[in-house]
Amino acid sequence: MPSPESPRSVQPEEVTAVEVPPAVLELARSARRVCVLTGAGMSAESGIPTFRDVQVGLWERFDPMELASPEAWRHDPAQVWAWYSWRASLVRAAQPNAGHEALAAWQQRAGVDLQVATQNVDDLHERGGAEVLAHIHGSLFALRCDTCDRPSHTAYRDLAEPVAEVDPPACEREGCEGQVRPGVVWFGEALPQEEFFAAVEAAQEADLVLVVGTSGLVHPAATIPHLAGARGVPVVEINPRETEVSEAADHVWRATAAQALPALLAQLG
Ligand code: BV8
Ligand code: ZN
Repeated sequence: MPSPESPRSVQPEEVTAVEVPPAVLELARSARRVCVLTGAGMSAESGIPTFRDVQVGLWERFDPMELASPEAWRHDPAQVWAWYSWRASLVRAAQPNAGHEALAAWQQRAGVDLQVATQNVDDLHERGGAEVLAHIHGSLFALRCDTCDRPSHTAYRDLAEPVAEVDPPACEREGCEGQVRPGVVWFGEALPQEEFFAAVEAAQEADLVLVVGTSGLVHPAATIPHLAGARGVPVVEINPRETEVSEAADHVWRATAAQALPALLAQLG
Protein backbone atom coordinates (compact mmCIF):
# COMPACT_ATOMS: atom_id res chain seq x y z
CA MET A 1 0.00 0.00 0.00
CA PRO A 2 1.53 3.36 -0.99
CA SER A 3 2.52 5.35 2.06
CA PRO A 4 0.06 8.10 2.97
CA GLU A 5 1.08 11.37 1.40
CA SER A 6 2.23 14.13 3.69
CA PRO A 7 -0.76 15.88 5.29
CA ARG A 8 -1.18 19.45 4.07
CA SER A 9 -4.04 21.83 3.35
CA VAL A 10 -6.01 21.08 0.21
CA GLN A 11 -8.18 23.75 -1.36
CA PRO A 12 -11.37 22.89 -3.28
CA GLU A 13 -9.92 23.76 -6.71
CA GLU A 14 -7.48 20.90 -6.23
CA VAL A 15 -10.30 18.36 -6.05
CA THR A 16 -12.86 17.72 -8.77
CA ALA A 17 -16.51 18.48 -7.92
CA VAL A 18 -17.74 15.83 -5.59
CA GLU A 19 -20.37 13.23 -6.10
CA VAL A 20 -21.57 11.50 -2.94
CA PRO A 21 -20.56 7.82 -2.99
CA PRO A 22 -23.85 5.84 -2.89
CA ALA A 23 -22.65 3.61 -0.01
CA VAL A 24 -21.83 6.70 2.08
CA LEU A 25 -25.19 8.29 1.27
CA GLU A 26 -27.01 5.15 2.28
CA LEU A 27 -25.17 4.96 5.62
CA ALA A 28 -25.82 8.67 6.27
CA ARG A 29 -29.52 8.34 5.45
CA SER A 30 -30.08 5.44 7.85
CA ALA A 31 -27.81 6.60 10.68
CA ARG A 32 -29.55 7.89 13.81
CA ARG A 33 -26.36 8.31 15.84
CA VAL A 34 -23.46 9.87 13.92
CA CYS A 35 -20.01 10.59 15.38
CA VAL A 36 -17.76 12.95 13.40
CA LEU A 37 -14.06 13.00 14.30
CA THR A 38 -12.26 15.99 12.82
CA GLY A 39 -8.64 17.03 12.42
CA ALA A 40 -6.84 20.08 11.11
CA GLY A 41 -8.02 19.38 7.54
CA MET A 42 -11.52 20.39 8.67
CA SER A 43 -10.27 23.99 9.05
CA ALA A 44 -8.01 23.99 5.97
CA GLU A 45 -10.65 25.62 3.75
CA SER A 46 -11.04 28.34 6.34
CA GLY A 47 -7.42 29.21 5.61
CA ILE A 48 -5.98 27.69 8.78
CA PRO A 49 -2.80 25.76 7.92
CA THR A 50 -2.90 22.13 9.03
CA PHE A 51 -0.46 21.04 11.68
CA ARG A 52 2.00 19.66 9.18
CA ASP A 53 1.56 22.25 6.46
CA VAL A 54 4.80 23.98 5.74
CA GLN A 55 4.75 26.83 8.22
CA VAL A 56 4.80 30.22 6.56
CA GLY A 57 7.11 33.16 7.02
CA LEU A 58 8.73 33.58 10.40
CA TRP A 59 7.54 30.18 11.66
CA GLU A 60 8.79 28.42 8.56
CA ARG A 61 11.97 27.17 10.21
CA PHE A 62 10.19 25.80 13.27
CA ASP A 63 8.64 22.37 13.59
CA PRO A 64 5.16 22.65 15.18
CA MET A 65 5.82 19.35 16.91
CA GLU A 66 8.69 21.05 18.74
CA LEU A 67 6.82 24.25 19.53
CA ALA A 68 3.71 22.42 20.80
CA SER A 69 5.56 20.93 23.77
CA PRO A 70 6.23 21.60 27.47
CA GLU A 71 9.96 21.59 26.68
CA ALA A 72 9.57 24.51 24.24
CA TRP A 73 7.46 26.35 26.83
CA ARG A 74 10.07 25.84 29.52
CA HIS A 75 12.86 26.82 27.15
CA ASP A 76 11.32 29.98 25.67
CA PRO A 77 7.74 30.79 26.78
CA ALA A 78 7.76 34.10 24.89
CA GLN A 79 8.46 32.31 21.60
CA VAL A 80 5.73 29.72 22.21
CA TRP A 81 3.26 32.41 23.33
CA ALA A 82 4.08 34.42 20.16
CA TRP A 83 3.35 31.35 18.00
CA TYR A 84 -0.01 30.74 19.70
CA SER A 85 -0.82 34.46 19.57
CA TRP A 86 -0.22 34.35 15.81
CA ARG A 87 -2.35 31.21 15.43
CA ALA A 88 -5.13 32.76 17.53
CA SER A 89 -5.04 35.86 15.29
CA LEU A 90 -5.41 33.61 12.22
CA VAL A 91 -8.36 31.78 13.78
CA ARG A 92 -10.07 35.01 14.85
CA ALA A 93 -9.70 36.37 11.30
CA ALA A 94 -10.97 33.11 9.75
CA GLN A 95 -14.54 32.14 9.03
CA PRO A 96 -16.12 28.71 9.49
CA ASN A 97 -16.29 26.96 6.11
CA ALA A 98 -19.19 25.18 4.39
CA GLY A 99 -18.05 21.93 6.00
CA HIS A 100 -18.41 23.35 9.53
CA GLU A 101 -21.84 24.71 8.58
CA ALA A 102 -22.98 21.43 7.03
CA LEU A 103 -22.17 19.54 10.25
CA ALA A 104 -24.15 22.11 12.26
CA ALA A 105 -27.13 21.71 9.88
CA TRP A 106 -26.93 17.92 10.14
CA GLN A 107 -26.91 18.24 13.94
CA GLN A 108 -30.20 20.17 13.72
CA ARG A 109 -31.97 17.47 11.73
CA ALA A 110 -34.79 15.80 13.61
CA GLY A 111 -34.16 12.23 14.66
CA VAL A 112 -30.39 12.47 14.32
CA ASP A 113 -27.96 12.62 17.24
CA LEU A 114 -24.72 13.94 15.73
CA GLN A 115 -21.68 14.31 17.99
CA VAL A 116 -18.54 16.22 16.96
CA ALA A 117 -15.23 15.23 18.56
CA THR A 118 -12.34 17.32 17.32
CA GLN A 119 -8.55 17.31 17.58
CA ASN A 120 -8.64 20.93 16.55
CA VAL A 121 -7.99 23.68 19.04
CA ASP A 122 -9.82 26.35 17.01
CA ASP A 123 -13.43 27.41 17.65
CA LEU A 124 -14.63 27.15 14.04
CA HIS A 125 -17.04 24.25 14.69
CA GLU A 126 -18.78 26.35 17.33
CA ARG A 127 -18.73 29.50 15.21
CA GLY A 128 -20.22 27.42 12.38
CA GLY A 129 -23.16 26.63 14.66
CA ALA A 130 -22.26 23.13 15.86
CA GLU A 131 -22.18 21.82 19.42
CA VAL A 132 -18.86 20.11 20.13
CA LEU A 133 -18.86 17.05 22.40
CA ALA A 134 -15.09 17.03 22.91
CA HIS A 135 -12.01 19.06 22.11
CA ILE A 136 -9.65 16.15 22.73
CA HIS A 137 -6.53 18.31 22.29
CA GLY A 138 -7.91 21.26 24.22
CA SER A 139 -8.81 24.75 23.03
CA LEU A 140 -6.64 27.62 21.88
CA PHE A 141 -8.78 30.17 23.73
CA ALA A 142 -8.97 28.28 27.04
CA LEU A 143 -6.08 30.09 28.76
CA ARG A 144 -4.82 28.93 32.13
CA CYS A 145 -1.92 29.39 34.53
CA ASP A 146 0.98 26.99 33.93
CA THR A 147 1.55 26.75 37.68
CA CYS A 148 -1.73 26.94 39.61
CA ASP A 149 -3.94 25.86 36.65
CA ARG A 150 -6.33 28.74 37.34
CA PRO A 151 -8.32 29.69 34.19
CA SER A 152 -7.13 33.08 32.97
CA HIS A 153 -9.30 35.86 31.57
CA THR A 154 -6.43 37.51 29.78
CA ALA A 155 -6.24 37.24 25.98
CA TYR A 156 -3.66 36.85 23.25
CA ARG A 157 -2.38 40.05 21.74
CA ASP A 158 -3.90 40.48 18.27
CA LEU A 159 -1.04 40.22 15.76
CA ALA A 160 -1.23 41.59 12.21
CA GLU A 161 1.84 39.52 11.34
CA PRO A 162 3.97 36.96 13.14
CA VAL A 163 6.44 38.26 15.73
CA ALA A 164 9.22 36.22 17.28
CA GLU A 165 8.59 36.82 20.97
CA VAL A 166 5.58 37.95 22.99
CA ASP A 167 5.80 37.75 26.78
CA PRO A 168 2.96 35.62 28.15
CA PRO A 169 0.78 37.37 30.75
CA ALA A 170 1.47 36.66 34.42
CA CYS A 171 -1.06 34.63 36.38
CA GLU A 172 -3.70 36.92 37.92
CA ARG A 173 -3.69 35.05 41.25
CA GLU A 174 -2.09 36.98 44.09
CA GLY A 175 1.30 35.50 44.95
CA CYS A 176 1.35 33.00 42.07
CA GLU A 177 4.54 33.23 40.00
CA GLY A 178 2.97 31.33 37.11
CA GLN A 179 2.53 32.41 33.48
CA VAL A 180 -0.58 32.08 31.35
CA ARG A 181 -0.38 29.22 28.78
CA PRO A 182 -2.68 28.05 25.98
CA GLY A 183 -5.25 25.46 27.15
CA VAL A 184 -4.09 22.98 24.53
CA VAL A 185 -2.63 19.48 24.96
CA TRP A 186 1.07 19.57 24.09
CA PHE A 187 3.01 16.56 22.82
CA GLY A 188 3.93 14.49 25.83
CA GLU A 189 0.95 15.78 27.85
CA ALA A 190 -1.99 13.60 28.74
CA LEU A 191 -5.29 14.20 26.98
CA PRO A 192 -8.23 15.42 29.08
CA GLN A 193 -9.60 12.04 30.13
CA GLU A 194 -13.27 13.04 30.18
CA GLU A 195 -13.14 14.49 26.67
CA PHE A 196 -11.17 11.57 25.28
CA PHE A 197 -13.44 8.90 26.71
CA ALA A 198 -16.56 10.82 25.67
CA ALA A 199 -15.22 10.77 22.11
CA VAL A 200 -14.39 7.06 22.29
CA GLU A 201 -17.84 6.22 23.65
CA ALA A 202 -19.63 8.35 21.04
CA ALA A 203 -17.69 6.59 18.27
CA GLN A 204 -18.32 3.11 19.67
CA GLU A 205 -22.06 3.75 20.15
CA ALA A 206 -22.57 5.38 16.74
CA ASP A 207 -24.34 3.93 13.67
CA LEU A 208 -21.81 5.82 11.53
CA VAL A 209 -18.39 7.38 12.19
CA LEU A 210 -17.04 10.03 9.79
CA VAL A 211 -13.31 10.79 10.08
CA VAL A 212 -12.75 14.18 8.44
CA GLY A 213 -9.40 15.86 7.74
CA THR A 214 -7.02 14.00 9.95
CA SER A 215 -3.80 12.24 9.01
CA GLY A 216 -4.25 9.80 11.89
CA LEU A 217 -0.67 10.36 12.99
CA VAL A 218 -1.37 11.66 16.47
CA HIS A 219 -2.11 9.20 19.24
CA PRO A 220 -4.19 8.28 21.12
CA ALA A 221 -6.74 10.25 19.01
CA ALA A 222 -5.85 8.11 16.00
CA THR A 223 -7.04 4.96 17.76
CA ILE A 224 -10.66 6.14 17.93
CA PRO A 225 -11.66 5.06 14.40
CA HIS A 226 -10.10 1.63 15.05
CA LEU A 227 -12.03 1.31 18.33
CA ALA A 228 -15.27 2.08 16.50
CA GLY A 229 -14.47 -0.34 13.69
CA ALA A 230 -13.72 -3.08 16.21
CA ARG A 231 -17.32 -2.66 17.44
CA GLY A 232 -18.58 -3.09 13.89
CA VAL A 233 -19.40 0.61 13.46
CA PRO A 234 -19.09 1.66 9.78
CA VAL A 235 -16.21 4.14 9.41
CA VAL A 236 -16.03 6.61 6.50
CA GLU A 237 -12.95 8.71 5.87
CA ILE A 238 -13.37 12.10 4.16
CA ASN A 239 -9.92 13.24 3.13
CA PRO A 240 -8.38 14.17 -0.24
CA ARG A 241 -5.37 12.03 0.67
CA GLU A 242 -4.65 8.56 1.97
CA THR A 243 -3.82 8.55 5.67
CA GLU A 244 -2.93 6.28 8.58
CA VAL A 245 -6.64 5.79 9.25
CA SER A 246 -7.59 4.90 5.65
CA GLU A 247 -7.04 1.22 6.41
CA ALA A 248 -9.53 1.32 9.29
CA ALA A 249 -12.18 2.90 7.06
CA ASP A 250 -14.92 0.86 5.40
CA HIS A 251 -15.27 3.62 2.80
CA VAL A 252 -12.80 6.33 1.79
CA TRP A 253 -14.15 9.44 0.10
CA ARG A 254 -11.32 11.38 -1.51
CA ALA A 255 -12.83 14.86 -1.20
CA THR A 256 -12.37 17.97 0.93
CA ALA A 257 -14.44 18.78 4.01
CA ALA A 258 -16.04 21.90 2.53
CA GLN A 259 -17.04 20.01 -0.62
CA ALA A 260 -18.04 16.60 0.72
CA LEU A 261 -20.11 17.57 3.77
CA PRO A 262 -22.40 20.10 2.04
CA ALA A 263 -22.87 17.68 -0.89
CA LEU A 264 -23.83 14.94 1.56
CA LEU A 265 -26.25 17.20 3.44
CA ALA A 266 -27.86 18.28 0.17
CA GLN A 267 -28.50 14.63 -0.73
CA LEU A 268 -30.01 13.85 2.67
CA GLY A 269 -32.88 16.06 1.52
C1 BV8 B 1 0.29 11.48 24.98
C2 BV8 B 1 -2.74 20.67 20.28
C3 BV8 B 1 0.98 10.35 26.93
C4 BV8 B 1 -1.52 21.56 20.26
C5 BV8 B 1 -2.01 18.57 19.31
C6 BV8 B 1 5.42 7.22 18.82
C7 BV8 B 1 4.36 6.50 18.29
C8 BV8 B 1 3.05 6.81 18.62
C9 BV8 B 1 2.77 7.87 19.51
C10 BV8 B 1 3.83 8.58 20.01
C11 BV8 B 1 5.15 8.27 19.67
N1 BV8 B 1 5.95 9.14 20.31
C12 BV8 B 1 5.19 9.99 21.05
C13 BV8 B 1 3.91 9.64 20.89
C14 BV8 B 1 2.74 10.26 21.51
C15 BV8 B 1 2.35 11.54 20.77
C16 BV8 B 1 2.15 11.28 19.30
O1 BV8 B 1 1.11 10.81 18.90
N2 BV8 B 1 3.17 11.58 18.50
C17 BV8 B 1 3.07 11.23 17.09
C18 BV8 B 1 2.92 12.48 16.25
C19 BV8 B 1 4.32 10.45 16.73
N3 BV8 B 1 1.10 11.92 21.37
C20 BV8 B 1 1.11 12.70 22.46
O2 BV8 B 1 2.11 13.17 22.95
C21 BV8 B 1 -0.24 12.91 23.12
N4 BV8 B 1 -0.11 12.67 24.51
O3 BV8 B 1 0.51 10.53 24.28
O4 BV8 B 1 0.46 11.52 26.32
C22 BV8 B 1 0.80 10.58 28.37
C23 BV8 B 1 -0.09 9.76 29.06
C24 BV8 B 1 -0.24 9.96 30.41
C25 BV8 B 1 0.49 10.97 31.07
C26 BV8 B 1 1.36 11.79 30.34
C27 BV8 B 1 1.52 11.59 28.99
C28 BV8 B 1 -0.68 14.35 22.91
C29 BV8 B 1 -0.96 14.60 21.47
C30 BV8 B 1 -1.67 15.96 21.31
C31 BV8 B 1 -0.73 16.94 20.65
N5 BV8 B 1 -1.45 18.21 20.43
N6 BV8 B 1 -2.68 19.71 19.18
C32 BV8 B 1 -1.57 22.56 19.14
O5 BV8 B 1 -2.48 22.50 18.29
O6 BV8 B 1 -0.68 23.43 19.14
S1 BV8 B 1 -1.98 17.51 17.99
C33 BV8 B 1 -2.11 18.37 16.53
O7 BV8 B 1 -1.87 17.40 15.54
C34 BV8 B 1 -3.49 18.95 16.21
O8 BV8 B 1 -4.43 18.76 17.23
C35 BV8 B 1 -3.96 18.18 14.97
O9 BV8 B 1 -5.29 17.83 14.96
C36 BV8 B 1 -3.14 16.97 15.08
C37 BV8 B 1 -2.86 16.35 13.77
O10 BV8 B 1 -2.04 17.36 13.01
P1 BV8 B 1 -2.22 17.69 11.38
O11 BV8 B 1 -1.42 16.67 10.65
O12 BV8 B 1 -2.10 19.11 10.96
O13 BV8 B 1 -3.59 17.53 11.14
P2 BV8 B 1 -4.00 16.28 10.67
O14 BV8 B 1 -3.24 15.14 11.30
O15 BV8 B 1 -5.38 16.36 10.98
O16 BV8 B 1 -3.54 16.31 9.05
C38 BV8 B 1 -4.19 17.13 8.16
C39 BV8 B 1 -5.10 16.17 7.36
O17 BV8 B 1 -6.07 16.93 6.71
C40 BV8 B 1 -4.31 15.43 6.30
O18 BV8 B 1 -4.67 14.07 6.27
C41 BV8 B 1 -4.74 16.12 5.00
O19 BV8 B 1 -4.78 15.22 3.90
C42 BV8 B 1 -6.14 16.53 5.36
N7 BV8 B 1 -6.67 17.69 4.64
C43 BV8 B 1 -5.98 18.75 4.14
N8 BV8 B 1 -6.86 19.63 3.57
C44 BV8 B 1 -8.10 19.10 3.72
C45 BV8 B 1 -7.99 17.87 4.41
N9 BV8 B 1 -9.05 17.11 4.70
C46 BV8 B 1 -10.26 17.56 4.32
N10 BV8 B 1 -10.45 18.74 3.66
C47 BV8 B 1 -9.39 19.52 3.35
N11 BV8 B 1 -9.58 20.69 2.69
ZN1 ZN C 1 -1.22 30.81 38.81
